[in-house]
Amino acid sequence: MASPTRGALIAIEGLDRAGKSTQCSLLLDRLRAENHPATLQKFPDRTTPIGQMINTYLQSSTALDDRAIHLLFSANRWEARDSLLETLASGTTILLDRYIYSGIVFSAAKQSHPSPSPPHGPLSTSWCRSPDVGLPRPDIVIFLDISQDAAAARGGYGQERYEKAEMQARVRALFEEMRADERDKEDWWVVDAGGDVEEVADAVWAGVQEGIRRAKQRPAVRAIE
Ligand code: DGP
Repeated sequence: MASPTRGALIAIEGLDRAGKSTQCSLLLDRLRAENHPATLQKFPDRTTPIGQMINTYLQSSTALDDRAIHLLFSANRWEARDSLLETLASGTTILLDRYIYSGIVFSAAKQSHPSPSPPHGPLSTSWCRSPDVGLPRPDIVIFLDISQDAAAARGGYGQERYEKAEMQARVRALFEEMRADERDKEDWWVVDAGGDVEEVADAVWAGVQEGIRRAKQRPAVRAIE
């Protein structure tokens, strides 16, 4: 029997308050309504033991070395790798609510106090990317673009560690840098997320269709370089 066409791997990225989770759940409904097998995987996945450590960190102000927590976020993606690949091979499309790109920019955006011993200063994007090299590479990365002011107007940021305007401004700049990275520049699909939910959903849907089309042309899932 011929093996089924693999599912598409679709990452949804954006600033906090851009509407990622709303759009992911609308998309899941829409794909299923069209009889396209689909599932949602959120990162960080706070349900695993590693995810619970991340959750505790995000909800507290306790100090933890920036590199150590970064490696935990990456480990949280690695522990999902086999199941992601199996799900794709079975023909199911996966929507990722955040992925390595959030991983890189949120860690690189931190401006922690210099540690007493080298290396000092903020983490570089190349250092942040390295533990994720080899993870499954999305067929498309849909970026929900929203201005800082529009994000703040959506009720302000929450209480978690990174939800501060200053940090979000650095995150925004680093996402722009990331979208220009030659290694995966072709994967980005930018959507203006400032409009109403339905308008944004239609623009995101076009990106998903493109991701599914690209996945059909690539029998094998690529790896992050
Ligand atoms: P969320 O559950 O989507 O609200 O994400 C929790 C927060 O964690 C959010 O502010 C973004 C941040 N984040 C997501 N992935 C990573 C990562 O790999 N590294 C770091 N440092 N932060 C991340």
